[in-house]
Amino acid sequence: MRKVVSFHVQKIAKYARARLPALFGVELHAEEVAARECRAERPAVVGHGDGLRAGFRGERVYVIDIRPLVQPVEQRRPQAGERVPAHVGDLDPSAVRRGGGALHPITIVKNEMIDVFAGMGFEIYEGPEIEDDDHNFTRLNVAKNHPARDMQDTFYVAEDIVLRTHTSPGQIRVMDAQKPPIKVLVPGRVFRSDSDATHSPMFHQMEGLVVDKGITLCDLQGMLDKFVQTIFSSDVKTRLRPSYFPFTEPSVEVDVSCFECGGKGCPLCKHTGWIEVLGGGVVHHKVLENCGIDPNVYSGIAFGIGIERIAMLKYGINNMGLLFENDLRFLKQFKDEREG
Ligand code: 2U9
Repeated sequence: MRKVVSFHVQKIAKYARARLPALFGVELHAEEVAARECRAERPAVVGHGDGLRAGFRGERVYVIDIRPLVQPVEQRRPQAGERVPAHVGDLDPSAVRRGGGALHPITIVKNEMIDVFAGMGFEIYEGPEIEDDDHNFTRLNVAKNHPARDMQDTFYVAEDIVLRTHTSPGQIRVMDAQKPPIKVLVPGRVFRSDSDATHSPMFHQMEGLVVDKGITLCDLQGMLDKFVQTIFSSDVKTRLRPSYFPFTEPSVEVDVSCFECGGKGCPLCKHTGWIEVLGGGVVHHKVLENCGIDPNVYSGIAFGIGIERIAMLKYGINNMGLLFENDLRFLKQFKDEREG
């Protein structure tokens, strides 16, 4: 189990060590570089006077060591045949400037969603993408012969080993590792054998779990109201409809009032005034028991959101395939001009 923040920091530090000295003409302390990069890529860093704190705006904050800049990189041009140390880049000012990259729309939406929930105090966890049957199904109240297994067409890696069909096994691992109160958000890639205009065999989910004394469905709706109002429009509201998931009871489908027509009815909401956005419910007492949490003392709520679905609704994308083809004509539309 990794915390997302430290994951970002490690990944970025590796990249930064190789690239940034050449760009800035100075050797930076790796951790400082990580902090700077994180600041550019929301939601990771809040800065202040003498240091930078990296973290989501949640409760756990990682302090990143920031030391003075050291070691100017050699700036003269190399002579013919001279070996150039790996950390020195081409500083020729006449070099052609490459267009900057940009964040993928899934990443943009994922970061926005993390911002919303981190602001409510959620901690962020990532779990493994390859899971065992026990974490992916059994402990979530989906036994071997349970018909609900058919709801998620599964890729098997070996007997009892699967590509996770949802990020829920991550929450099981969190409940194994810590006791309530628990408030976690688990984003990540998931895999189902399914493919058409609105389904892809790999897609991204973000699931949330809150376990504490006295948690109810009202808490779920309050948080989801805030979520849809931040992501879509400040004047939308949510509606809960009864549904079925094996891991929640009661279970709900959550609709948002149509942000295109204000609820009057239009093609986007199929003239109903409502758009289905996610699912959730009260955590099934057997799931809590399966994780050693007494359901007579604690209760929980959980929700699951398909990130592609939110991105498609937010940006008016009508074919999920566009999100995976990496066609620059599509991706450039999400480029923030300030990024160069
Ligand atoms: C635990 C307990 C309960 C997660 C949940 C949903 C409902 C849901 C879908 C949204 C779009 C999947 O990507 S999607 O197709 N998910 O509707 N997810 S409740 O419930 C949990 C998770 C973990 C321990």
